[in-house]
Amino acid sequence: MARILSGIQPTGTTHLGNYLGALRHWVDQQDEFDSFFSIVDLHAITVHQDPKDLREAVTHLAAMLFAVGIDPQRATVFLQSHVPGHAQLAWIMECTASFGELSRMTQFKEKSTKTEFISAGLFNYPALMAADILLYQAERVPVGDDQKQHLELARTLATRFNTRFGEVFTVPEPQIPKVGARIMDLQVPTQKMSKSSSQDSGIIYLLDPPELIKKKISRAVTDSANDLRYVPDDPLRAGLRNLLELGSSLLGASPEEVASRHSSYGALKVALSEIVIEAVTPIQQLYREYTDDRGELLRILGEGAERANAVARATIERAHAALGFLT
Ligand code: ATP
Ligand code: LTN
Repeated sequence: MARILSGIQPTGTTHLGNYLGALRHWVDQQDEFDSFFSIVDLHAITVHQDPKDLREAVTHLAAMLFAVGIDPQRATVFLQSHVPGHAQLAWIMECTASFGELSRMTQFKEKSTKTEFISAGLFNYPALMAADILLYQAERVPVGDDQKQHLELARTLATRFNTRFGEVFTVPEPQIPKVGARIMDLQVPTQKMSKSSSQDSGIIYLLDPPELIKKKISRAVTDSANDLRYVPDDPLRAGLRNLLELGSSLLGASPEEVASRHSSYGALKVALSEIVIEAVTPIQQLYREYTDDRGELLRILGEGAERANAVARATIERAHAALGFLT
């Protein structure tokens, strides 16, 4: 079975962008691939995290991954900090990447303007992400569109290492969904919906109650044209485009078809609220069951870490030997 790996940061609360851009696809693929899914807590501390909030966010995310349908029997789910190989290989990747390459990463450029203390870890973030992937020899990496540049760097680093030191790493392929790869903020539809930078009114959290979902969607920014058509290239119509793409992603119909089913922006918003609520309600029920039993969550994560460690250790040994470290 081919292997896939992906990661998600335990920062804030999981939202519809995470679900449609990534998590839903992880669930769909767990039978087809040998799947590794990591809660990337090492990535989270590239910006300051209150330890209590981090603990909460990790528990939330673990329960959420199982609630959306990831099955720990079929997929390996683990915390990045439970597998020492991530930090070990990250250093090697930092020595494989150039300062120029890391300086060109758009996520670094954006995030470094938003924080006063720019940690060296924030700069090195993509090298750790490359390590996450290469450690498991993953062939595919299912992510949202925002991670394309990081994936490209991971491919470059794998190839560079292999060329310099011999074939150690599988060069990974990004897997980016055709629809739903970039869900935008409901209030600022030119920006992606993001747990660390959007205002609450611009995000639909998977745990939002139905009334709040209705309110957020009914207040979503559109335009004054009242012309219900899918116009992907007009930034002035980015709000409508986002709503149509949300509907398209949830219904499996094209955005044009979603547009043709409704006669006004208002009607579209009402229908959209209903399908979002229908999608999140079962997730919310399962989420409550998982959070009620934290001991079980920890047990499952411990098993995941054991499986992940076995694969990671083998790669670290090969990489160390190739580099000339005495083994
Ligand atoms: P942050 O804002 O803190 O960077 P995030 O909300 O972007 O967080 P991540 O943990 O970085 O979430 O991402 C988890 C997965 O969700 C990634 O595969 C990412 O590509 C995807 N993703 C995040 N935001 C969106 C979005 N708005 N639309 C589609 N996919 C998204
Ligand atoms: N950088 C990613 C999260 C992430 C990841 C990974 C995704 C960390 N390591 C490895 C795929 C593979 C993000 O911000 N969404």
